[in-house]
Amino acid sequence: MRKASIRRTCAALAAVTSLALAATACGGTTKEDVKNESGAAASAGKADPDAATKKGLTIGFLPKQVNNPYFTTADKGGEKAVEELGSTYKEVGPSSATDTAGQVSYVNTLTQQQVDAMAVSAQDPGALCTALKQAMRNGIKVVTYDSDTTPDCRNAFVSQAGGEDLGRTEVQLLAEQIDYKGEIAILSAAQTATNQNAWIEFMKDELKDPRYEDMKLVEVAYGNDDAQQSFQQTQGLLQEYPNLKGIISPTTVGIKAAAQYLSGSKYKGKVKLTGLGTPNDMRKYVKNGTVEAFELWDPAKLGELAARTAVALSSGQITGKEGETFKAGAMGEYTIGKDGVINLGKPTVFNAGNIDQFDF
Ligand code: RAM
Repeated sequence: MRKASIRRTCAALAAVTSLALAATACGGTTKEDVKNESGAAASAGKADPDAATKKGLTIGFLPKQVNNPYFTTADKGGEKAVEELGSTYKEVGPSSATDTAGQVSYVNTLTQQQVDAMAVSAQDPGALCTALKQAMRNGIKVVTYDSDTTPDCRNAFVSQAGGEDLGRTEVQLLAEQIDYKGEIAILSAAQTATNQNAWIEFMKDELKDPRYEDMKLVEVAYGNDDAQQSFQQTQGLLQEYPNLKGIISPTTVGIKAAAQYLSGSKYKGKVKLTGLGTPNDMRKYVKNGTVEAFELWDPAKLGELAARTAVALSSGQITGKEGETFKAGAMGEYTIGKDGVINLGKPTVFNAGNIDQFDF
């Protein structure tokens, strides 16, 4: 029975991955806990909040993009927590935010290496699903952080802040700066990015409120979390819409590139810019009058919570079901919400008055 089940798992792995990977993952050493036929069932069972925290685990982090300072900070937070908990941390990931095939192969690599859990920021909500379900069938716990997949493809999602809060507050921040009047544009990351797309939907919904009737969203542009592309997209927006009054860029790479463009142009201080950025990237543009206010959460805390969630899942303290609670060290106690979502907390708004208190 168990053997047949493992064979089917291996056949499925061979079908979706390279034969070499299937052969390695299925050759001989199979994880003790390969029992279930479906990824969802892999997370079934009862949580034991008093179970001891397991040590000696291997936790893999797979960001949307390595070499993106945002993920460097987030994953460092994850690494610190994993090590504090007595386990081993590793990071793999693509260097481009639009390399979904690359992300899939990194999931397969982590599965092949038989990590105990992986924390993944998804470039695309669906593209990783087959590979992640395969990982869960192999007893690996899957946490998404920063950018989710669909809920059936992971055990839990560690969200940076409520998506609704983020989308609506970015529109409010810009509206205050342009006096609720004029054309605006959005400069996003990749067209498939789950997190940015969710926030943009809430921005559009917020704009339906009558208080924004004199504001018009003219375009959503995509800079793919690439500095050069984001810079060029900003330039293109300003050429195409000479009356543009403001830009919202809900990506740390996009907002920095847009600020860089605006600060060296005649639009500096005239075309307003807000969105999600890191204080260290944005400090000089706040000080030179290009940017008034923007927001973000602490990426290191997001990574830390993702790591602690991964270890709590691997230790059986939680399974990812709504209502379960767990202790995340000094961060306090967290409760799992609907669809396995765990919310980090509220974002911080940065401006000239407080930016120097932050260093990330
Ligand atoms: C970029 C990435 C990331 C997003 C931040 C705000 O670094 O797109 O997914 O959360 O911006």
